Amino acid sequence: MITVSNRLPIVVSQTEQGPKIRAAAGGLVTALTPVLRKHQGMWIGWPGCPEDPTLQKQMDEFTGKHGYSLQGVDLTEAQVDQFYYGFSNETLWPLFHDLLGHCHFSAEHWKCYQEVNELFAEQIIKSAPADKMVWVHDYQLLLVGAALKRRGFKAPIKFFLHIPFPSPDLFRRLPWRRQIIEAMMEYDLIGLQTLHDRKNFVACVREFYMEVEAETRRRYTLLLWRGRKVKVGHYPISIDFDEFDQQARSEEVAEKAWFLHENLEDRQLVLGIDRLDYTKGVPERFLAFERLLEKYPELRSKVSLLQVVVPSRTLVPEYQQLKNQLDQLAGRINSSFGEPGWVPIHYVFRSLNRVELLAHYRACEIGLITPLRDGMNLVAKEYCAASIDNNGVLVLSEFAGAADQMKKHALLVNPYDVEGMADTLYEAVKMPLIERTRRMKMLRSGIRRNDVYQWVEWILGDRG
Ligand code: GDG
Repeated sequence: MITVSNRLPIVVSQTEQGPKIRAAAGGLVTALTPVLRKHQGMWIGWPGCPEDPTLQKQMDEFTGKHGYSLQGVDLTEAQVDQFYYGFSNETLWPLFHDLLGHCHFSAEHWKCYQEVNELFAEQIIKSAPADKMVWVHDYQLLLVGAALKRRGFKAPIKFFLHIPFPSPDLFRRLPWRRQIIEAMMEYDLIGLQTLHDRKNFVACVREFYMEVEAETRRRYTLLLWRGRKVKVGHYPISIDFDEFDQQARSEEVAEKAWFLHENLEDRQLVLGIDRLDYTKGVPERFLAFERLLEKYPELRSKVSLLQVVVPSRTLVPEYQQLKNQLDQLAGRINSSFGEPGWVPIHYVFRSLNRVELLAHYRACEIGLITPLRDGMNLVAKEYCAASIDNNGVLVLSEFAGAADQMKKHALLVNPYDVEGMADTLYEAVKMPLIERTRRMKMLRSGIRRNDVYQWVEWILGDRG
C-alpha cells in the first residue's frame, strides 16, 4: 500500500549538522503504521524542507526502524508558495470551509497546483510498483488520481478528504470547478467525513453532469461515471481511543492535571484547544465567554477559560492578524472582569506536549469546541476519550463534522450565535453530575466503537 499526503509523517528540525528527522505523532500515523508495516508499504510526500542530500539517508534509516519506507517529493520555494500557501490554503481551504470572504482566486496558483499534483503522480509512478493500491489524502492532492490514470496506472486509487466538501452553491464559485470534479472522479473510492459532505459531493457532480446515475447505500453512493463505478462514502475519521484512555490514566498525567486545578481550586475550567486558524472560531468563543460573565455575574471567579492556541501558518499576514485579535480580546476581557486571584481567560499561544495535552483534557470540566466549520475535529473526540472520570461536558459546534456522531450527548451550539453559546455554556456549568456522567459514558462508548482502526477498515477493507 502506498500512502500519499502533502507532508511526510516526519518532523524535520534544522541543526548545525543539517536537517534531522523524527517520526511525527498523530492519529493518522498511528492508524496507518500497522497497515503500512504489514504490507511493507511506502509513504510519499513533501518532507517540509528544501532538498538536502542527508535527508534521504535518514529516511532510509527510518524504514529500518518503522517497517515502511518514506519517499520525498521535492518542491521549490515558489511551488510551496503557490501550490501550498496559494491554491491549497488561500482558495480550497476557505472555500471548502464555507468562508468565501477569505478566498483568493489566482490562475497562476491554479497552474502551479496542477503542476505539483503531476509531480506527485510522477513520483508515485517512479517509486511504486504499478499493482500497489494507492491511498491519497486531502485537499492539496485532489488531482493526483487523474494524473496517475493518465500515466496508465491500473491499481485501485483511493482518496480521503479530511476537510468538509462544500455545497454546490459555494463550489460553483470556483473557476476550475469542472476540472476538479472530473479529476476527482478518476479515484475509485472517495471518502468524506460526513453524510452531509457526501451529499454535497454527489450534488456537485450532478450539478455539472446531470446524466450521472447513482445507486445509494447507507454508507456510500455508487456513481456510474464513463463506464466505471466510483464509490463515494462517508467514513468519519477517529482516534485511537484505547491509547488516549490508557495514557490519561497514567500517574504522570494525573499529577499534571491535579497541579493545573490546584491553583484554580473551587472553579470550573473550560477548555479550548485549536490550531491558529480562522475556521476554529476562537474570537467568537472569547466573545461568548465574555457574554457569559456579563449575563451571569454569579459565575465570575467560579469559571475560567483555558485556551490553548497552537501556532500555525504564522508567516501568513491573515494568521498574524488573527493572533493580534486574540491577544486584544483576551486582554480586554481579562482587564474588564479579572479580580485578584481570578483570571477569566488563561490564554496560551504554544503547543503542549502529550502529557500536558492529556492533563488539560482530564483537568477541565467543560470542553468548548466551537469551529465555524471543521471536517471532523479530533480534539472533541480526544477530550472525551481522556475524560476517564466521566464528569466532563462537551460543548460542540454544530458545524464540526464530529457533531454528526456526537450530537445526542454533547451540547450543540451555533458558533455565530454568541448569546446562544453563552447560555449553553451556562447550562454546561450548571449540569448536575449524574447528567454529565450519563452523557460522557455514551460519548465515550461511541468513540470506542468507531475508532481510527474502524476508519481504516472502512476505507481499505472495502466493507464500508
Ligand atoms: C484536519 C481537519 C480533521 C492540537 N494541539 C496540540 C495537539 N493537537 C493535536 C490534537 C489533534 C490534532 O492536533 C488536531 O486535529 P483536528 O482534527 O482538530 O484539526 P486539523 O489539524 O485542522 O485537521 C479536521 C482532521 O484533519 C483529521 O481528519 O478532524 O477537521 O481540519 O489530534 O491532539 N497535540 C499536541 N499538543 C498540542 O498543543 N501534542
